[in-house]
Amino acid sequence: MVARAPHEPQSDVSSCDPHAYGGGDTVTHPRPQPSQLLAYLSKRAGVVPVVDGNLEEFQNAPSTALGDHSLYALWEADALYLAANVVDDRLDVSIATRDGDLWTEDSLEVFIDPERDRGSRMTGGDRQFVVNARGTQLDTDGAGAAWDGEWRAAVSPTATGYTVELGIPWSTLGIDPEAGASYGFSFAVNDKDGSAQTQMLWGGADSGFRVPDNWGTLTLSADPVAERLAITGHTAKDVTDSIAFIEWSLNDAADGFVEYGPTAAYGSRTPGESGFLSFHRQRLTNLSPATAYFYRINSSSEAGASASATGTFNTKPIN
Ligand SMILES: [Ca+2]
Ligand SMILES: [Ca+2]
Ligand SMILES: [Ca+2]
Repeated sequence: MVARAPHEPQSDVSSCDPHAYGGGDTVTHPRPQPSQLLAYLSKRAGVVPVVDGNLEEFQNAPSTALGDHSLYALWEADALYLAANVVDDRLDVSIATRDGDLWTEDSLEVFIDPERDRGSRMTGGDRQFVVNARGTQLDTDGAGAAWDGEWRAAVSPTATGYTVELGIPWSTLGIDPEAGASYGFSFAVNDKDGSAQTQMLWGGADSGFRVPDNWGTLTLSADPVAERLAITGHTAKDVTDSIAFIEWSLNDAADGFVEYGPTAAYGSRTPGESGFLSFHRQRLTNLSPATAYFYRINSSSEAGASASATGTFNTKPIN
């Protein structure tokens, strides 16, 4: 007997439906769950996201949670970019063949209903994209896995599980994107740990992964993602036997302070500034003469916080 996946529609399932086979023994549907996700324009970040499993581009992107997992979204004219940080303490994954039964392993699933016409089962334009923790891809439409879209996926292992990054061209979805538009959307995380399988679906629906009626929405925002705050240069200036000035520049207005001391543990810090500036010059006082000092700059703005690498300078001997 073939076990039916617990997230499969209970009727009217075509035999080529990739979720018709293989079953998990645990289904988790946490409530309440958010069911709306914004996608910011990626443009202001200056670069289109690189689909490499490194989620740096998504640092300031809108996100939504599914248990311990997080999903991030950005968009631009050509494609939708999604990224997930999946928490999984045991990676159990082996399938390397496209359109294999990836939902039986550690994997991420994304569902999109371009027309947002919902329904009790996937039809025509509805799409499912699955990536397992080794980067193998599965894609389906309402008829099953025979449909192959043009999309990219990359996976990287992390200390707590793995990251997934997806680039899905709008042309693959049949969507002409515009700010303010919303589409049916959901995602799921499958966790295999030995013989145990857990499946979590965003939106908290009680049944039916491939049921657009249960999905939430993805809305394209006109807002650009905030640029990551970057310290673009720093240096020690005007160093004497007892004082030094630390200067640094930023790509945006931010506050800032300097940690410093005779060891890499620093030990002292400047009081910081109340204003938001893109250039800073702060004075370090009561330094010892002829001593090597370590310093690190800390700045923060609405886009987040950044710290510099450790810098060094030597105070002068007393004349
Ligand atoms: Ca990336
Ligand atoms: Ca396919
Ligand atoms: Ca696992």
